[in-house]
Amino acid sequence: MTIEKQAQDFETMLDSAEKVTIISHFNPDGDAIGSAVGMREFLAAKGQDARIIMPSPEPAFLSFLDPDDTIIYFSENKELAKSIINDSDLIVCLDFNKPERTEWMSGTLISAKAEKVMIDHHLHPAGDIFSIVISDPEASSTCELLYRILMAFSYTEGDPYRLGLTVLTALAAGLLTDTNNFNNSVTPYTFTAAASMLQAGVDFDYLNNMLFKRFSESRMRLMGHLLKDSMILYPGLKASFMTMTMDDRTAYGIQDGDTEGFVNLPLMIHDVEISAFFSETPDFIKVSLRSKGHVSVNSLARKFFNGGGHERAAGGRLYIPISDVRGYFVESLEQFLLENGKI
Ligand SMILES: [Mn+2]
Repeated sequence: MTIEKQAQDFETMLDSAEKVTIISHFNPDGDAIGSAVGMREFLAAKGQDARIIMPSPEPAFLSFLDPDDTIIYFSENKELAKSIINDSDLIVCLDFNKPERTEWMSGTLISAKAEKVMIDHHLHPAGDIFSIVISDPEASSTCELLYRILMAFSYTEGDPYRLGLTVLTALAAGLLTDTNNFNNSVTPYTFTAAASMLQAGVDFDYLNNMLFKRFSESRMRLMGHLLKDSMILYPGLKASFMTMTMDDRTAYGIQDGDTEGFVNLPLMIHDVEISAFFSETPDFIKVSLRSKGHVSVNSLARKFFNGGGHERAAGGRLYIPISDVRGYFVESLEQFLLENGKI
């Protein structure tokens, strides 16, 4: 079934729903917040109320997308969040491919009596609890996919002006963050969508400043420190390895979200095709993997790092001491490249 046909089924479902809840994944990024706010504002413009519930708060630099501070965080307001989810008749799940990505919210989500719709661009959607799964791993972002879906609604009739500037701006923000400002995962449709958004009045200069040019001094200095003192290159594997310890966090006063994008930096080096960034947290090692060649970091993350994601951008977790991470990474990557005939 085409996405446009699925969009019509989704529109019918929305039209008959009275209590719509919109949710996204743990540690929401620009695509999660952008798609959730875009969905809510689309409904609001039609006179339909919807609530957004996130498992945990977004990093501060994304708060401008929810200026009235209306998103409810499960981590901070569990009882309210639970009662809203349980009371919903439709739950729209954005930017994640399985309930576990909502962490401590997944039990509530799975057992909720509401109909559930998944709209996502990650590989391997686990769709058993969903009435509709609109999945497109080719889409740059959930925001791009949601734009395509909304444009296929009979309400919109393919006219971006019908969506309004608030919706388009939220969707553009997610498209920009997931593509790292049109650097990765773009398709012709990404530019078609962006062109229509621009035409309809979205201020891309403003979004660029808000999303990419508001970092703290401490983040900049930590970046310098990690590149100088932590990054190790493995020319034989065409790989870069970098870690951030709890001591680094303390020394630089790092907040969650401050290290967003660090994993992309080593890919600017000639001959580095895989970049791995490991960040120590009190409970586990957070793994970020990126590729600019033909190595699927999604497969690598699934096999060795308890995670997954996209072919060129994936993440995961390790439950070993930070001092063991380097050895484990090199061994795993060597084995992976050998098995896949890359070395
Ligand atoms: Mn996304």
